[in-house]
Amino acid sequence: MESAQHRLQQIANNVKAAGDSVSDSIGSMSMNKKVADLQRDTKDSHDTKQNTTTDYGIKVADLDHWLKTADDKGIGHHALEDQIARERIHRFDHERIPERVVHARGAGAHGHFKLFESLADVTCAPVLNDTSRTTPIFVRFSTVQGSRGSADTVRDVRGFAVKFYTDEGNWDIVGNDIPVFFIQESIKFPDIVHAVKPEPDREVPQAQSAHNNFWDFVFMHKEATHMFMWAMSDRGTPRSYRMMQGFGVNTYSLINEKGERHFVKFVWTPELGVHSFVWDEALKLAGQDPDFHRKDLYEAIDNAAYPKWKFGVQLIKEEDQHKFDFDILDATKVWPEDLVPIRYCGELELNRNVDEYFTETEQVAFCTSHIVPGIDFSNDPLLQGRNFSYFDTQLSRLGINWQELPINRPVCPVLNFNRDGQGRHTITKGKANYWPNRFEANPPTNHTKTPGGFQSYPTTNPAMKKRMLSPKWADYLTQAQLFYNSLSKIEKLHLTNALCFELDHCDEPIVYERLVTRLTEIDLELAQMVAVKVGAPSPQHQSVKNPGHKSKGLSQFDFMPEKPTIKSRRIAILIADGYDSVSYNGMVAAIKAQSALPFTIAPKRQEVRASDGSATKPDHFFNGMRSTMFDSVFVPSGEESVKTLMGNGLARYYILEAFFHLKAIGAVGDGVKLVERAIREAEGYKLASESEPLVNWYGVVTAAKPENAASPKGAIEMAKDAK
Ligand code: HDE
Repeated sequence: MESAQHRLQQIANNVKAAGDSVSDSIGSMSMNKKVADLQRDTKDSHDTKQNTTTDYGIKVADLDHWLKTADDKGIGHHALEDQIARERIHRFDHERIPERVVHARGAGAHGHFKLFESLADVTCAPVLNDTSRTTPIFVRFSTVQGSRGSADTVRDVRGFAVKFYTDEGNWDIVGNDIPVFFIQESIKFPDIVHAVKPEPDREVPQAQSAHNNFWDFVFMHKEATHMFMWAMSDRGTPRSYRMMQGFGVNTYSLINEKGERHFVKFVWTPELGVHSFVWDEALKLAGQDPDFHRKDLYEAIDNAAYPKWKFGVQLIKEEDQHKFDFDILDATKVWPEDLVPIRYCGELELNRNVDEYFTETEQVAFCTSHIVPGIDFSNDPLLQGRNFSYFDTQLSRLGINWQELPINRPVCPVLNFNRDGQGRHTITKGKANYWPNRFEANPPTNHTKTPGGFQSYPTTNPAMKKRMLSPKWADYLTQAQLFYNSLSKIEKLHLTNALCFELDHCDEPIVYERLVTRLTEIDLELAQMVAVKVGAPSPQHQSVKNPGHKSKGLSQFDFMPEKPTIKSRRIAILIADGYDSVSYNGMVAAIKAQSALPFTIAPKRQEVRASDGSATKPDHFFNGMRSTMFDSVFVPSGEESVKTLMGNGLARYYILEAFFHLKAIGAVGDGVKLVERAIREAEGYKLASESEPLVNWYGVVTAAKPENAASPKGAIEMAKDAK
């Protein structure tokens, strides 16, 4: 017992140390320039001293009754006169704005960007060359297809849009978690979006690509092949927004002091590694907790487990533009890392949740055309089209003065002769509202000969006016093959299963049969496996040669964190009355010390008593939060507790489901028996040998003595196998 107490004291010390570092980081969580700027418009709506008022400021006496000409029972005609009631109803009637035509469902957070290596050799943009700067950031993650009320964990591409509030103006990288896109030309965007969205006759399915129209379009547009392989891979079902990469996708330019240009692609790589759900989890979560990703982001930031990404650039000198087998302006192609390495130079940290969803996450408006001096566009045809579309779409969502909304306004001075329009906020003083003017007011920099004005990089214009792309753009398969070849065995299997699921939802044979023929152009075995499952004729030949090339940076396994970590992971601890408080408390403390999140799950949410008489109030009961919501499950010791759990089908299923989802499972003392029983009894699950010791089971960590597991090291061991 003495040694157990000593160990608990150690753990308590660790927890305190972890707590101190958390408060340090909260302390340093900068009230950054943008967050400070937002305070101008932020009000506390929980002020108990301030009476409620109308929008025009008069105090309201009664919020329960509409003014009436009533009889003595209070029933009678409503008076139209009641300006207070009418204002409330008017305001309510107009609360909704159009949702985004794509990427309607999202979650956002504030943070900052810091450079650790200057890119002064390639850009004169201070945000990328001044390592002393901290730039405020707002990020919005999203799904693409579903409407605003759809689920987070659906199979889909994820948006990763970043707004940098730089001292030179706002810079937006409006990216995705997949580095390529379905189409090369923006003119096709309405078609791909119509095809993937719910079908027009019945408006189904919601938030899914598993339907005839999508796969029909994808077959008819061979250039979509590479992207659909990515979308069907595990990248389509991320575990968390915090565990996915982000890619600018389009090719931009960086311009340095000497006026030289490099083509550039932007990439974000998460500190926690790139992790995904298995499909069964994603499916279940879409029903069990449609807000899973949104809550996950909020929860991590709230617990000071701030998500971080490394920021990198891939650079190609202007004179090397045509040295590649693919066109570097083609957004259906990656720049393979083996050919163009990533130069990591900065870090993004998200450290502040929004105060209000609508005014921040919904009203934030990104534009690919928002760039700052030192950064420029390229002739990437998709980018050129996007540059028109984003500004335009904000007009129908937010109105012409959307850039004045608090979340969108820059932190540097904004002054110009743009005027009026609906919802204008700024009051601009002065006589002249045009340039040139007799006061020389508000001049452009070329007039004052001051530096810092945006200069477009001068290029010679290709002469011919024609609707065309060069033949180099017509190789649609090489990189689709490269991607598939580079995946690990398990990733290939997941991709195959995803295709089977999707095509099984297509009921027109022409759709799934033709798609299988497309797969024969990538990998015959893949095509054959899919054909069997979806009921298409089995193909016999690889129709286009696959030379077997691979590249690094395509498989998720290339992004495992350098040091395994359980930071911010959710760990379920299963108990019932009679649990052992030493192994329970020890593990709770150990988990917290590693900045992970323990959740106590029991047959009831009322207080549960330990064998020594102490007690705890569980966070949830079994059905309230299923195993799908956790990264790992732990069962402490306790004879009575384990006996109860053994007899509880939900408890056994909890463990079994976690096991089948390849989650780390830990148990100590009596708890080991429960894990063993739950897994061994699984019908149809064959272990190599029925008597194989538990310790050899994938992801299962046990200790016969409760004390052995109750240490921070034990907690890491438990979860390092977690996906
Ligand atoms: Fe978008 N896209 N997109 N897109 N996109 C929009 O803009 C568009 C494309 C992306 O969190 C819309 O503000 C066209 C590629 C993200 O607010 C719209 C084309 C990539 C977001 C629009 C593309 C993206 C959007 C809808 C083809 C990855 C959400 C609402 C030329 C690099 C941003 C809005 C947020 C949103 C148009 C292709 C990513 C309609 C025309 C490629 C992350 O303007």
